[in-house]
Amino acid sequence: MTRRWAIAAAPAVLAACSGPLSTLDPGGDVARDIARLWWGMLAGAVLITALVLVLLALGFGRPRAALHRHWIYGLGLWFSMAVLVGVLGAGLWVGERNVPRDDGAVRVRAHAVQWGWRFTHDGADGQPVTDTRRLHIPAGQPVDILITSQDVIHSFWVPRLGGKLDAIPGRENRLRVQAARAGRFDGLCAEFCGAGHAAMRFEVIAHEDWPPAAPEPTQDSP
Ligand SMILES: [Cu+2]
Repeated sequence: MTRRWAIAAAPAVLAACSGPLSTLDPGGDVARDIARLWWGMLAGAVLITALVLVLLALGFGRPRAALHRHWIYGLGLWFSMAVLVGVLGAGLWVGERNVPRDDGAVRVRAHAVQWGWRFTHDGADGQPVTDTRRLHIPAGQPVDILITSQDVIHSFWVPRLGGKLDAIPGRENRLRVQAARAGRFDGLCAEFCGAGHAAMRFEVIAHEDWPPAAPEPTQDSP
């Protein structure tokens, strides 16, 4: 009966991992690294929690065994430390791997303001092209987003393409994202910035051909 319930619940549980704003449904290499790190952290947390529960059960059931040194040092200390060091190492590796570098990656600008965005990329003629609702990026290659703000602190986030980074007035932060293939992705402001915060949603359009010949006009946005 338990097995039947588990099988019946599986689609619902797995479906929760997908969606336009899910970090667990990556649309490119950077987001995939972050998703794997998340699963690794979840596995580590589950292992440590299980260990604590086992030690708790031993402590209540057989006090002598729970007090034995090899349980306390071997599992209680070294096991937990190994898991935490592993997760920390993986976090550093993922962060270092996806940090923006001066490697010729395409750069586009994201300018936040209460309450909206202004995105700028270089057009086919080399002139800057600005769009207030859509961020245009090339598909299949890393892209660095140069993020800043005009007024208060906002935060740029496209969960399916990469990490999250604050937009700070007077400062230009750089975030690397990547879309594996052409398509449309959802983004949002991830830092509460006032009454219109919830409306600071935007689209990311990943293009096969870059620069895009004719970006769609802003007024077509939903
Ligand atoms: Cu906001």
